[in-house]
Amino acid sequence: MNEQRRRILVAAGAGALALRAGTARAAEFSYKYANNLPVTHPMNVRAKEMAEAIRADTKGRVEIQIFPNNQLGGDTDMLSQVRSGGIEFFTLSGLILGSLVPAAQISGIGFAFPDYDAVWKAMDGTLGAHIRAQIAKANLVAMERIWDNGFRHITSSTKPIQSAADLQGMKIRVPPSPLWTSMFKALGAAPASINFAEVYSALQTKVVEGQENPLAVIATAKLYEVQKYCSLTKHMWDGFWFLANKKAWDRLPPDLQAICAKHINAAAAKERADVAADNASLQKDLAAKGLVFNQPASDSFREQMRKAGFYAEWKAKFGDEAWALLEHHVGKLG
Ligand code: X2X
Repeated sequence: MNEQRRRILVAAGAGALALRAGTARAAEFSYKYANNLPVTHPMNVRAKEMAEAIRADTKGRVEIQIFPNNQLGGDTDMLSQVRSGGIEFFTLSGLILGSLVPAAQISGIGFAFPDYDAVWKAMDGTLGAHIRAQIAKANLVAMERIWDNGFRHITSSTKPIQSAADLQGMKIRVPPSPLWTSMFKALGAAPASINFAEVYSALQTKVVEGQENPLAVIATAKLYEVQKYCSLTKHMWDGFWFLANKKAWDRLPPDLQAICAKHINAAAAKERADVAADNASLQKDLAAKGLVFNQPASDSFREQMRKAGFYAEWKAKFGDEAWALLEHHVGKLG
Protein backbone atom coordinates (compact mmCIF):
# COMPACT_ATOMS: atom_id res chain seq x y z
CA MET A 1 0.00 0.00 0.00
CA ASN A 2 1.46 3.40 -0.86
CA GLU A 3 2.10 5.93 1.86
CA GLN A 4 -0.54 8.38 0.73
CA ARG A 5 -3.28 5.78 0.68
CA ARG A 6 -2.21 4.56 4.13
CA ARG A 7 -2.43 8.11 5.52
CA ILE A 8 -5.93 8.55 4.08
CA LEU A 9 -7.09 5.28 5.64
CA VAL A 10 -5.65 6.16 9.04
CA ALA A 11 -7.30 9.58 8.91
CA ALA A 12 -10.64 8.04 7.93
CA GLY A 13 -10.40 5.56 10.80
CA ALA A 14 -9.62 8.30 13.28
CA GLY A 15 -12.57 10.29 11.97
CA ALA A 16 -14.93 7.37 12.49
CA LEU A 17 -13.65 6.91 16.06
CA ALA A 18 -14.05 10.58 16.80
CA LEU A 19 -17.57 10.49 15.48
CA ARG A 20 -18.46 7.56 17.70
CA ALA A 21 -16.91 9.20 20.76
CA GLY A 22 -18.86 12.36 20.02
CA THR A 23 -22.18 10.54 19.99
CA ALA A 24 -23.05 7.63 22.33
CA ARG A 25 -19.87 5.72 23.14
CA ALA A 26 -20.23 2.05 22.15
CA ALA A 27 -20.31 -0.19 25.20
CA GLU A 28 -17.33 -2.45 25.76
CA PHE A 29 -19.75 -5.38 26.23
CA SER A 30 -22.94 -5.17 24.23
CA TYR A 31 -25.05 -8.24 25.12
CA LYS A 32 -28.44 -9.45 23.96
CA TYR A 33 -31.07 -10.81 26.35
CA ALA A 34 -33.99 -12.61 24.65
CA ASN A 35 -37.18 -14.06 26.09
CA ASN A 36 -40.63 -15.38 25.18
CA LEU A 37 -42.92 -13.03 27.14
CA PRO A 38 -44.83 -9.86 26.17
CA VAL A 39 -43.24 -6.52 27.16
CA THR A 40 -46.02 -5.92 29.68
CA HIS A 41 -45.17 -9.02 31.76
CA PRO A 42 -43.32 -8.21 35.03
CA MET A 43 -40.31 -10.14 33.76
CA ASN A 44 -39.75 -7.63 30.97
CA VAL A 45 -40.70 -4.63 33.10
CA ARG A 46 -38.08 -5.57 35.73
CA ALA A 47 -35.51 -6.61 33.10
CA LYS A 48 -35.68 -3.15 31.55
CA GLU A 49 -34.94 -1.51 34.92
CA MET A 50 -32.19 -4.07 35.47
CA ALA A 51 -30.50 -3.24 32.15
CA GLU A 52 -30.61 0.47 32.99
CA ALA A 53 -29.09 -0.16 36.44
CA ILE A 54 -26.33 -2.29 34.91
CA ARG A 55 -25.50 0.37 32.34
CA ALA A 56 -25.35 3.06 35.05
CA ASP A 57 -23.33 1.01 37.53
CA THR A 58 -20.80 -0.15 34.93
CA LYS A 59 -20.52 3.43 33.62
CA GLY A 60 -21.72 2.32 30.22
CA ARG A 61 -19.27 -0.55 29.86
CA VAL A 62 -22.04 -3.17 29.83
CA GLU A 63 -25.11 -2.66 27.70
CA ILE A 64 -27.92 -5.22 27.66
CA GLN A 65 -30.37 -5.04 24.79
CA ILE A 66 -33.67 -6.80 25.45
CA PHE A 67 -35.54 -8.76 22.78
CA PRO A 68 -38.92 -9.74 24.29
CA ASN A 69 -41.87 -11.66 22.88
CA ASN A 70 -40.01 -14.28 20.83
CA GLN A 71 -38.59 -11.58 18.52
CA LEU A 72 -35.49 -13.71 18.01
CA GLY A 73 -37.36 -17.02 17.65
CA GLY A 74 -39.25 -19.52 19.79
CA ASP A 75 -37.80 -21.04 22.98
CA THR A 76 -36.24 -24.03 21.25
CA ASP A 77 -34.47 -21.72 18.82
CA MET A 78 -33.38 -19.23 21.51
CA LEU A 79 -31.93 -22.12 23.52
CA SER A 80 -29.71 -23.00 20.54
CA GLN A 81 -28.72 -19.35 20.21
CA VAL A 82 -27.67 -18.95 23.84
CA ARG A 83 -25.63 -22.16 23.57
CA SER A 84 -23.84 -20.99 20.42
CA GLY A 85 -23.34 -17.42 21.67
CA GLY A 86 -25.72 -15.81 19.16
CA ILE A 87 -27.42 -14.32 22.19
CA GLU A 88 -25.69 -13.87 25.55
CA PHE A 89 -28.67 -14.04 27.96
CA PHE A 90 -31.95 -15.96 27.89
CA THR A 91 -34.66 -16.79 30.43
CA LEU A 92 -36.10 -20.29 30.16
CA SER A 93 -38.34 -22.60 32.15
CA GLY A 94 -36.29 -25.35 33.77
CA LEU A 95 -38.67 -27.82 32.16
CA ILE A 96 -37.97 -26.68 28.60
CA LEU A 97 -34.28 -26.73 29.47
CA GLY A 98 -35.02 -30.38 30.27
CA SER A 99 -34.27 -31.47 26.71
CA LEU A 100 -30.65 -30.46 27.41
CA VAL A 101 -30.44 -30.74 31.22
CA PRO A 102 -32.95 -33.41 32.35
CA ALA A 103 -32.34 -32.63 36.06
CA ALA A 104 -33.69 -29.09 35.60
CA GLN A 105 -37.22 -30.46 35.22
CA ILE A 106 -37.55 -31.61 38.82
CA SER A 107 -39.11 -28.33 40.00
CA GLY A 108 -42.09 -28.98 37.72
CA ILE A 109 -43.23 -32.29 39.23
CA GLY A 110 -47.02 -32.15 39.44
CA PHE A 111 -48.51 -30.92 42.73
CA ALA A 112 -45.09 -30.87 44.43
CA PHE A 113 -45.08 -27.31 45.79
CA PRO A 114 -48.05 -26.31 47.97
CA ASP A 115 -47.19 -22.58 48.02
CA TYR A 116 -44.57 -19.91 47.25
CA ASP A 117 -42.97 -20.28 50.65
CA ALA A 118 -41.98 -23.86 49.81
CA VAL A 119 -40.94 -22.84 46.27
CA TRP A 120 -38.44 -20.18 47.34
CA LYS A 121 -37.02 -22.25 50.20
CA ALA A 122 -36.28 -25.07 47.76
CA MET A 123 -35.21 -23.03 44.74
CA ASP A 124 -33.04 -20.56 46.71
CA GLY A 125 -31.77 -23.52 48.75
CA THR A 126 -30.40 -26.99 48.14
CA LEU A 127 -32.70 -28.00 45.29
CA GLY A 128 -31.89 -24.86 43.25
CA ALA A 129 -28.16 -25.33 43.91
CA HIS A 130 -28.38 -28.92 42.67
CA ILE A 131 -30.13 -27.81 39.47
CA ARG A 132 -27.68 -24.95 38.79
CA ALA A 133 -24.76 -27.35 39.12
CA GLN A 134 -26.31 -29.59 36.45
CA ILE A 135 -26.94 -26.57 34.19
CA ALA A 136 -23.28 -25.57 34.54
CA LYS A 137 -22.26 -28.93 33.06
CA ALA A 138 -24.06 -27.90 29.86
CA ASN A 139 -21.83 -24.81 29.55
CA LEU A 140 -24.54 -22.40 30.59
CA VAL A 141 -24.40 -20.15 33.65
CA ALA A 142 -27.63 -19.96 35.67
CA MET A 143 -27.91 -16.87 37.87
CA GLU A 144 -28.59 -17.64 41.50
CA ARG A 145 -32.19 -16.44 41.74
CA ILE A 146 -34.75 -18.09 39.51
CA TRP A 147 -37.47 -15.72 38.19
CA ASP A 148 -41.11 -16.57 38.79
CA ASN A 149 -43.51 -17.78 36.14
CA GLY A 150 -46.05 -18.98 38.69
CA PHE A 151 -48.49 -21.75 39.55
CA ARG A 152 -50.11 -23.04 36.39
CA HIS A 153 -53.82 -23.46 35.64
CA ILE A 154 -55.66 -25.03 32.70
CA THR A 155 -57.67 -22.99 30.20
CA SER A 156 -59.95 -24.34 27.50
CA SER A 157 -62.22 -23.15 24.73
CA THR A 158 -64.62 -26.05 25.20
CA LYS A 159 -65.27 -26.91 28.85
CA PRO A 160 -64.26 -26.31 32.43
CA ILE A 161 -61.98 -28.98 33.92
CA GLN A 162 -63.67 -30.18 37.13
CA SER A 163 -61.64 -33.36 37.65
CA ALA A 164 -59.16 -35.63 35.86
CA ALA A 165 -62.08 -37.22 33.97
CA ASP A 166 -62.49 -33.97 32.01
CA LEU A 167 -58.91 -34.19 30.73
CA GLN A 168 -59.36 -37.60 29.08
CA GLY A 169 -58.36 -37.26 25.42
CA MET A 170 -58.26 -33.46 25.61
CA LYS A 171 -56.01 -31.82 23.02
CA ILE A 172 -53.90 -29.56 25.16
CA ARG A 173 -50.81 -27.55 24.31
CA VAL A 174 -47.79 -28.08 26.56
CA PRO A 175 -44.36 -26.42 26.27
CA PRO A 176 -41.68 -28.58 24.60
CA SER A 177 -40.36 -30.64 27.51
CA PRO A 178 -40.22 -34.37 28.28
CA LEU A 179 -41.72 -33.93 31.76
CA TRP A 180 -44.61 -31.78 30.57
CA THR A 181 -45.60 -34.31 27.92
CA SER A 182 -45.22 -37.21 30.34
CA MET A 183 -47.37 -35.49 32.97
CA PHE A 184 -50.29 -34.72 30.68
CA LYS A 185 -50.15 -38.19 29.17
CA ALA A 186 -50.30 -39.58 32.70
CA LEU A 187 -53.34 -37.39 33.27
CA GLY A 188 -54.99 -39.00 30.25
CA ALA A 189 -54.85 -35.96 27.96
CA ALA A 190 -53.46 -35.72 24.40
CA PRO A 191 -50.64 -33.17 24.83
CA ALA A 192 -49.07 -31.35 21.85
CA SER A 193 -45.60 -29.74 22.26
CA ILE A 194 -45.81 -26.18 20.96
CA ASN A 195 -43.45 -23.26 21.61
CA PHE A 196 -45.06 -20.31 23.36
CA ALA A 197 -44.54 -18.20 20.22
CA GLU A 198 -47.27 -20.24 18.50
CA VAL A 199 -49.70 -20.71 21.37
CA TYR A 200 -52.11 -17.85 20.65
CA SER A 201 -52.60 -18.89 17.03
CA ALA A 202 -52.81 -22.61 17.91
CA LEU A 203 -55.69 -21.79 20.27
CA GLN A 204 -57.30 -19.38 17.85
CA THR A 205 -57.29 -21.88 14.97
CA LYS A 206 -58.35 -24.69 17.37
CA VAL A 207 -55.32 -26.84 16.62
CA VAL A 208 -55.61 -27.45 20.39
CA GLU A 209 -58.56 -26.88 22.75
CA GLY A 210 -56.61 -25.73 25.70
CA GLN A 211 -53.33 -24.84 27.35
CA GLU A 212 -52.02 -24.26 30.85
CA ASN A 213 -50.21 -21.20 32.26
CA PRO A 214 -50.13 -18.86 35.26
CA LEU A 215 -52.63 -15.96 35.29
CA ALA A 216 -49.91 -13.35 34.60
CA VAL A 217 -49.14 -15.07 31.28
CA ILE A 218 -52.82 -15.67 30.40
CA ALA A 219 -53.41 -11.93 30.96
CA THR A 220 -50.35 -10.38 29.29
CA ALA A 221 -50.43 -12.71 26.26
CA LYS A 222 -54.20 -12.09 25.98
CA LEU A 223 -55.01 -15.79 25.90
CA TYR A 224 -58.45 -14.93 27.33
CA GLU A 225 -59.33 -13.70 23.82
CA VAL A 226 -59.14 -17.25 22.50
CA GLN A 227 -60.12 -19.26 25.61
CA LYS A 228 -63.42 -19.45 27.51
CA TYR A 229 -62.73 -21.38 30.73
CA CYS A 230 -59.99 -21.21 33.34
CA SER A 231 -59.78 -24.06 35.84
CA LEU A 232 -57.61 -23.20 38.83
CA THR A 233 -55.82 -26.55 38.98
CA LYS A 234 -52.53 -25.12 40.34
CA HIS A 235 -51.07 -28.36 38.99
CA MET A 236 -47.43 -27.28 39.04
CA TRP A 237 -45.11 -24.38 39.72
CA ASP A 238 -42.83 -23.00 37.01
CA GLY A 239 -39.92 -20.55 36.98
CA PHE A 240 -37.42 -19.05 34.55
CA TRP A 241 -33.69 -19.56 34.98
CA PHE A 242 -31.76 -16.48 33.88
CA LEU A 243 -29.10 -18.13 31.71
CA ALA A 244 -25.87 -16.78 30.27
CA ASN A 245 -23.69 -18.19 27.53
CA LYS A 246 -20.61 -19.34 29.47
CA LYS A 247 -17.98 -17.82 27.18
CA ALA A 248 -19.78 -14.47 27.11
CA TRP A 249 -20.11 -14.50 30.91
CA ASP A 250 -16.43 -15.41 31.34
CA ARG A 251 -15.40 -12.52 29.07
CA LEU A 252 -16.73 -10.08 31.68
CA PRO A 253 -14.07 -9.07 34.21
CA PRO A 254 -14.99 -10.09 37.80
CA ASP A 255 -16.08 -6.59 38.86
CA LEU A 256 -18.52 -6.36 35.93
CA GLN A 257 -19.77 -9.90 36.57
CA ALA A 258 -20.50 -8.91 40.17
CA ILE A 259 -22.47 -5.83 39.12
CA CYS A 260 -24.48 -7.81 36.55
CA ALA A 261 -25.24 -10.65 38.96
CA LYS A 262 -26.29 -8.22 41.66
CA HIS A 263 -28.79 -6.41 39.43
CA ILE A 264 -30.10 -9.55 37.71
CA ASN A 265 -30.81 -11.23 41.07
CA ALA A 266 -32.31 -8.04 42.52
CA ALA A 267 -34.62 -7.78 39.50
CA ALA A 268 -35.66 -11.41 40.04
CA ALA A 269 -36.70 -10.59 43.62
CA LYS A 270 -38.84 -7.68 42.42
CA GLU A 271 -40.32 -9.72 39.60
CA ARG A 272 -41.30 -12.46 42.07
CA ALA A 273 -43.21 -9.94 44.17
CA ASP A 274 -44.95 -8.51 41.07
CA VAL A 275 -46.00 -11.92 39.77
CA ALA A 276 -47.30 -13.06 43.16
CA ALA A 277 -49.37 -9.87 43.41
CA ASP A 278 -50.65 -10.26 39.83
CA ASN A 279 -51.56 -13.89 40.30
CA ALA A 280 -53.56 -12.92 43.38
CA SER A 281 -55.43 -10.06 41.72
CA LEU A 282 -55.82 -11.06 38.07
CA GLN A 283 -58.73 -13.48 38.46
CA LYS A 284 -61.13 -10.55 38.86
CA ASP A 285 -59.78 -8.73 35.76
CA LEU A 286 -59.84 -11.88 33.66
CA ALA A 287 -63.39 -12.74 34.78
CA ALA A 288 -64.45 -9.24 33.73
CA LYS A 289 -62.97 -10.01 30.30
CA GLY A 290 -65.22 -13.06 30.02
CA LEU A 291 -63.07 -15.93 31.29
CA VAL A 292 -65.19 -18.35 33.37
CA PHE A 293 -63.39 -19.65 36.47
CA ASN A 294 -63.81 -22.81 38.51
CA GLN A 295 -61.72 -24.30 41.30
CA PRO A 296 -61.36 -28.10 41.12
CA ALA A 297 -60.05 -30.20 44.01
CA SER A 298 -56.63 -31.73 43.31
CA ASP A 299 -57.34 -35.32 44.47
CA SER A 300 -58.49 -36.80 41.16
CA PHE A 301 -55.47 -35.40 39.29
CA ARG A 302 -52.98 -36.67 41.84
CA GLU A 303 -54.65 -40.07 41.96
CA GLN A 304 -54.63 -40.39 38.17
CA MET A 305 -50.92 -39.49 37.99
CA ARG A 306 -50.05 -41.91 40.77
CA LYS A 307 -51.98 -44.72 39.08
CA ALA A 308 -50.24 -44.01 35.77
CA GLY A 309 -46.87 -44.40 37.52
CA PHE A 310 -45.82 -40.79 36.93
CA TYR A 311 -44.16 -40.23 40.31
CA ALA A 312 -42.37 -43.57 40.33
CA GLU A 313 -41.08 -43.07 36.79
CA TRP A 314 -39.67 -39.60 37.44
CA LYS A 315 -38.22 -40.52 40.83
CA ALA A 316 -36.23 -43.21 39.02
CA LYS A 317 -35.16 -40.73 36.32
CA PHE A 318 -34.05 -37.97 38.70
CA GLY A 319 -32.45 -40.38 41.15
CA ASP A 320 -32.91 -40.84 44.90
CA GLU A 321 -30.59 -38.01 45.87
CA ALA A 322 -32.34 -35.29 43.83
CA TRP A 323 -35.78 -36.67 44.78
CA ALA A 324 -34.80 -36.45 48.46
CA LEU A 325 -33.85 -32.77 48.00
CA LEU A 326 -37.33 -32.10 46.60
CA GLU A 327 -39.14 -34.14 49.25
CA HIS A 328 -37.14 -32.40 51.96
CA HIS A 329 -38.97 -29.20 51.00
CA VAL A 330 -42.41 -30.51 50.06
CA GLY A 331 -42.95 -33.77 51.94
CA LYS A 332 -43.46 -37.28 50.60
CA LEU A 333 -44.56 -37.38 46.95
CA GLY A 334 -46.49 -39.92 44.93
O1 X2X B 1 -44.42 -21.59 27.26
C1 X2X B 1 -45.10 -21.30 28.25
O2 X2X B 1 -46.23 -21.73 28.45
C2 X2X B 1 -44.51 -20.37 29.29
C3 X2X B 1 -44.63 -18.94 28.82
O3 X2X B 1 -45.20 -20.50 30.49
C4 X2X B 1 -43.11 -20.77 29.49
O4 X2X B 1 -42.20 -20.11 29.10
C5 X2X B 1 -42.89 -22.07 30.16
